[in-house]
Amino acid sequence: MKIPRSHPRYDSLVRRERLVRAWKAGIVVPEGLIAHGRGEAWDYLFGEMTSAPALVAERAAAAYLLAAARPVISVNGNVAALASREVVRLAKMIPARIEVNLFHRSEVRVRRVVRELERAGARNVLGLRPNARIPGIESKRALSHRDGIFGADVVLVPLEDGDRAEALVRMKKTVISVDLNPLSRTIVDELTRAVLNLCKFVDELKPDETETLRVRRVYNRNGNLGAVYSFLEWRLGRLRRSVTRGGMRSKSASQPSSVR
Ligand code: PTJ
Repeated sequence: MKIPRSHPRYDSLVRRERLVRAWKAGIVVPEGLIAHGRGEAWDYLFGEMTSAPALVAERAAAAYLLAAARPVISVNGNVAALASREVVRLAKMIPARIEVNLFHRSEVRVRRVVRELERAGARNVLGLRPNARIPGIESKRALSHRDGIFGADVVLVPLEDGDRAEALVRMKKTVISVDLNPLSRTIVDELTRAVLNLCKFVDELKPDETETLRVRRVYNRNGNLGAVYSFLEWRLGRLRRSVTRGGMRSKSASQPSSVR
């Protein structure tokens, strides 16, 4: 489907198209489309834009990735569909390894996701021949590489399920995840926006070790999450006022793009 650029929710519709195309190509599972819908609902409330606290968390994440000895980016079906090019760019900038790690794992799909990343310019993507298991995980998500997630000190896990994040934290790794669900205690932002911001901050911080160290020192995850909730409260208040002023007929008043 051709989406007109003038559409107020152009970016969101493009993301849907990418996911549907990737589902048809066997890269994304049907469950991935459902998961995206949950993310979209949150993004709608956030105004489909990166909040100031998310930017702070992304800058801190860039600092952690730059300071890592063995940084790894974990990629699943949705991430490959939405942000292969951006992930590859980020991996090259840090530099970090990329490992395909799927919840609904099949060898065929791992191969497809690896190929998608290679098409976007990645080399030596891990995931096809795992040689370790993350302790405490029953699902196939436990399968990992010693040179990749298993041996990493900092892991970026966009669209994370909580179980694996906890297991990785138990292994004493720094885990950075991105999820629009504010209950997830992560960087609360849309994945494609977050990866682009990470690229920007890595570029900015890379030449400045002192600032990178300072950013890591001052970052306070709980304080940041508190700020995310304050932002959401402000957004909801604003949406409520615009809906009650215009009445329920004024649908556009509740469109996030109209209050950007
Ligand atoms: O490719 P696989 O087999 O590894 O499976 C991928 C999915 C996404 C199906 C799997 O990881 C899964 O079931 O994920 P969950 O537990 O449903 O969590 C997905 C989370 O991602 C939800 O909390 C959504 O809010 C969030 N989400 C979805 N799309 C986006 C998002 N967050 C940020 N940006 C998005 N584009």
